[in-house]
Amino acid sequence: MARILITSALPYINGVKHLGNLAGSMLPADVYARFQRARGHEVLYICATDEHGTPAELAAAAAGQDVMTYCEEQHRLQHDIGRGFGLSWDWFGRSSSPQNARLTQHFAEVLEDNGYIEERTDKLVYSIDDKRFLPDRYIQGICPVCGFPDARGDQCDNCGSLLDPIDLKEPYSVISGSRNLEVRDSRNLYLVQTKLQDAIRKWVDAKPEFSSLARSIAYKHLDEGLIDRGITRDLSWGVPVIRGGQPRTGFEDKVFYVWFDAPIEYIGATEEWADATGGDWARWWREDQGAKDVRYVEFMGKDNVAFHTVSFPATILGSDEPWKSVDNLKAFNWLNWYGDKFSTSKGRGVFMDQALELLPSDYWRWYLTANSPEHSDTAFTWEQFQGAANKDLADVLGNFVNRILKFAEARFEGKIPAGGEPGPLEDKLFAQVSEKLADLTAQFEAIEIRKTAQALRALWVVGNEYLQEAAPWTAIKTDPDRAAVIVRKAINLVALYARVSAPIIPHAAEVIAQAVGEPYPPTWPSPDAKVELSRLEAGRAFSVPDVLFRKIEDDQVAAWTERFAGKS
Ligand code: B3M
Ligand code: ZN
Repeated sequence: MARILITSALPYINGVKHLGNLAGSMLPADVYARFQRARGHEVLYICATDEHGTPAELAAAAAGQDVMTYCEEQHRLQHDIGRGFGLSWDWFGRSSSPQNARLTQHFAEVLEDNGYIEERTDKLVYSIDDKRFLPDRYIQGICPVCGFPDARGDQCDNCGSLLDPIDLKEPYSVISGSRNLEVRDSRNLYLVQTKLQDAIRKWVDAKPEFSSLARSIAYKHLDEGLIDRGITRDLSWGVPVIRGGQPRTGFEDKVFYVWFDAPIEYIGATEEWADATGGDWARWWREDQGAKDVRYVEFMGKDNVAFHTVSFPATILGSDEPWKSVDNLKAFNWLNWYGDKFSTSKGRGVFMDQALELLPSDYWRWYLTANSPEHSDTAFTWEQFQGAANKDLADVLGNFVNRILKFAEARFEGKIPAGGEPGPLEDKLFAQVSEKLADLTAQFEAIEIRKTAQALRALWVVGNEYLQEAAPWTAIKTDPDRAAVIVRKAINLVALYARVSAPIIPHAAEVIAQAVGEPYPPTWPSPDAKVELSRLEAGRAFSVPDVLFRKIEDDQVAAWTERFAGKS
């Protein structure tokens, strides 16, 4: 039995996430966690809300709440919606937890002791009217390179130039629009990543399992040459800058930068889990306390890869402590909405809470797995979504389960029939199921997200083709024993489908398992279909579940297309 640690990128606290966030991190992580649990491995799936930074402060202010209350409410909301999607985190923590604060302060302390943190003075833009320093993205103005009027403090979207906010012409505060700005000195701690450049490159070199997307992004940053990164900010909401248990002189009004503390929350949330469950967090994270044999897999969007292959490793390596680091980093491209970005303000695209209002989570889980933005940016379209639901879920899986159980209930009094011996058609079925099952298992092990859905669908198709060819409804007229064999094998196939579909569509899988009296959550089947399709004994009672997947009608697609198109 292996021990597998899984984390998915921490969703920012402000606001319910859209389908793209789900598709590019939490959902594939959950599918993989469910699969590995079914395989009998010890799995710990950790996630949390990423609660610090200016967006949280501004969102709380906009909601008319203090930031603590706001984060408490948003965390609960995101937790509940995530559970509604069947996200089986072992713990969904909070980066504002005391555990994370202590760890963040510890890392900063040992990094400084090891010579990887320095105090430096920054020239930052201070907004007199907002009474705060403005992070780069909260300053806009005229691009000094191309004259674009709304260049952001860190980058001009028009010419792509990387900018320093103090170079913008006629700058203004994005928060209030005020131009009453001045440049002030600000003393900050810097993580001297340049000293760790070689160590980080060696670390990435030793990670052959990383997805090609993750490796290409990591090497791009390494080849460009790392920069030292400021890890403190002039904000009040965040991890206080404490050293040796005391506020650091000159940093009493500062906190650690959100991206310094956020990845540490993977460990922090594991401590939260341990404190809540009596678990042992160190056996997952400290190589000197049992974590050496843990296999750690991270899931995230491509925009988060740099922080996970440069800054977070810099923190871990610079600590010179035996922390577990990621073995496989699965990075995803972006899901967009008909080629456009999801947007709360423009009402464009479906967000996780809205999705659950429209349809049960399995519809979304299936579509977002089969159309995962795994190898390229991928556009959500209602037409594709309707097709995946109606064809794959309703016509292939749902129809097979319903058809055979209804027929068997009517002709064999709702019990799996005895009698008859398997023949050539069953031998063919065993061979096909064994082959498809082996492919499905391999795709899950390889974390090939799209291919897991393709392989699962192919396995569902085999059942339909078997029924079509064996035709128990014809056989029953002349050879009841023959019909009994077909029904017995087909109901065993129903049970197998429940087991292998559970990672992707757990709710439907549970309904199917209950209908045929199978345990849930399931274990993963052995590779031998002949054995697996003989497990359910003759005489076992079963029930016919309601229609598993109601089809999506054209008028629903029309209405939803209109509702979620977003303002231009
Ligand atoms: N909160 C997600 C994002 O960039 C960011 C991930 C943190 S993972 C430590 O949308
Ligand atoms: Zn420009």
